[in-house]
Amino acid sequence: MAMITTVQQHILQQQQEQLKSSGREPSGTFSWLLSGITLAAKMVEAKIRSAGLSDVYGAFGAENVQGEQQQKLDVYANQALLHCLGLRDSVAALVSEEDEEPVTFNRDPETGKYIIIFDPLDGSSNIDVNVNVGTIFSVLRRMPLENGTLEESILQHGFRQVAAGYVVYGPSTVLVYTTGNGVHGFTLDPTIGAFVLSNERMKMPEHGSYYSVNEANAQGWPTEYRDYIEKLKSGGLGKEYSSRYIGSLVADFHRTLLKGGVFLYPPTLKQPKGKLRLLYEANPLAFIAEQAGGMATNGVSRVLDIKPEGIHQRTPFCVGSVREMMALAEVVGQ
Ligand code: P6P
Repeated sequence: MAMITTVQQHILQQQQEQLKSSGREPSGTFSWLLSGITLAAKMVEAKIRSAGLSDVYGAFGAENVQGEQQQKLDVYANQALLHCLGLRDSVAALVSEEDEEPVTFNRDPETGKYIIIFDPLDGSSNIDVNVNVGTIFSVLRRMPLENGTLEESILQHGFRQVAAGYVVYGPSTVLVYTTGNGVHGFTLDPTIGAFVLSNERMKMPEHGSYYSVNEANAQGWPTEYRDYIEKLKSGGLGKEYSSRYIGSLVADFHRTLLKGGVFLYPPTLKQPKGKLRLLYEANPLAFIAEQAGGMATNGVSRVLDIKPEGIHQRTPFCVGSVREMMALAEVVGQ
């Protein structure tokens, strides 16, 4: 029987490696925390697979804090994550795209050490047309009380993340995560109900051949972005490009991680601060991109260096291979 490595085993192996020199053993808190995320992901995956067969389709009728029509699966995914993670006593707070305010647990700071920030089902409007959707998560460590309140801990810079990851629900269900020691991919094996290691130490190509942006917004971009896309189209980077835009961030990001190139959501007339969210879209994906050898900016500065001011704050988001991102820096934000 082929030996498999699950997410939990992989996390523990990584921690053992990191702790070897200190002679200490991993506490298992972190892998226990991540098992809450993988359990919720399996619950969401099962629901999505049956979405076409039950009345789960269609709007839930309610509106979420974004003023968007909530799909039933959004609600389900949010509840699944809140439930599975809320049971972990190492969680101090949960922040969700679906909830106006964080859910906090008044646990002793010694046990309630982690803050988990997530977009439970990103791209959910694509579900009704059977397009890939995803879950994105970001993990911060709570600062010691003397250094700041729990609210201040939630608004730490992205470079303070201790882990980040996403699940993309597509032809297969893939979980990708980093704890700052490389990027690793796992594929859900439905026959055993486990995410098994399928792609260790993922590296983003240094130069890709795809650009990914919603060109319908081009008239509303700052002109440098139009100049940049024209440069890619005209072979200015020494390569021919294809355009790929799925309109589901996790799917567009996953392709960029595997194939390279660049994904952009620039400022637009309608969204002058960008559309995507800093805490639970840009930060986790930026952490993963950098760990895989890529780059992520808001067009001007590194995403992970942005100081968050609010949990639903939006940002322009540009992420991809070094070659494309260096070329972007030459034209945008100068
Ligand atoms: P647009 C999906 O609604 C989402 O939040 C992301 O998943 C996706 O990248 C983006 O919006 C697509 O936005 O304006 O191009 O349709």
